Amino acid sequence: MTLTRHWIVGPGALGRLIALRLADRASVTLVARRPLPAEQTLITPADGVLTRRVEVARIEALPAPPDVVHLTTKAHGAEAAHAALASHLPAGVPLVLWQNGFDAQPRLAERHAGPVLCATTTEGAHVQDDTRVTHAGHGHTFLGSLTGDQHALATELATVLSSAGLPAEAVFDIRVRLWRKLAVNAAINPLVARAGIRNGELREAPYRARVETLLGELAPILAAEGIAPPDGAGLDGWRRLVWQVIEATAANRASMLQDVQAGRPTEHEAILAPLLVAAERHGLAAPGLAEHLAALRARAAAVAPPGDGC
Ligand code: KPL
Repeated sequence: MTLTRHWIVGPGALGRLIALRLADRASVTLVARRPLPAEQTLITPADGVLTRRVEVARIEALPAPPDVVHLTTKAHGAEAAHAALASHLPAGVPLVLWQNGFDAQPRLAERHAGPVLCATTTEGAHVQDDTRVTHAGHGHTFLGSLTGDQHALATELATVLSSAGLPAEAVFDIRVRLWRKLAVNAAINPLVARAGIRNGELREAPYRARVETLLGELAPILAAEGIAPPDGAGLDGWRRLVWQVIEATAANRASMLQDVQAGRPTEHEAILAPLLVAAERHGLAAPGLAEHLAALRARAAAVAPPGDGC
């Protein structure tokens, strides 16, 4: 298979980062629910400026089918976006799910009529406005299917992304990698989003102890799910990973804080709910995680009418 025509569904920061990086080597269509300027600019990590014209299509007027569809919506918008798109796609078109957390991925992997890859990335990007996205820092992307097959497809896509300046790698254990990112996000994002602080402030009282409490809840849930930290084992391994990320992203406003500050829905369901479902399945207590989920659900109910998840 040759992956030359890419649809990018969900033109937020990540979607437009991928579109602009791919634009010189592939045919790229940004699929959006509202009109978006075709001329898009990426501010690169070295403060360079990369301006390209990309095709922008509305979901009601799509061009000829692509070789691959990248779904880059937020987690809570993924299923609705897929449902709107599915009838326009011939069977067999590969789908790449770029969502955080571990919520819609297994359902979409079942539902999509073609191969499905999941991606997890540490690329950092944020939206400036409808024409500009900042690529804040280089990262790394892992690609693979939840069942461990589709390795040739994941390898081909990793080559395409890497040659476009987004280093990527095909892996057999994407489920583990998605859960690891979810664990890091669960230890950091609800706390900083609710407190309105940058990641580095978690090192100070009273937040340090709150991170430790969450780590104490997360470690047994992850162990029961068979998810090991990348380096070391058990609570110590998770502690090392989470404090490393806090150190490395000390100056950042986490994605969930940015969502709260912009009045957007947060990804609390995709990040916290899978942990609480797993905790219940294994008979484990997780009162700190549950309190964050309840508070973020209450906020969501207050800021958006029910059912307006995207
Ligand atoms: O991924 C992140 C996010 O902002 O969502 C972390 C790791 C928390 C860095 O800020």
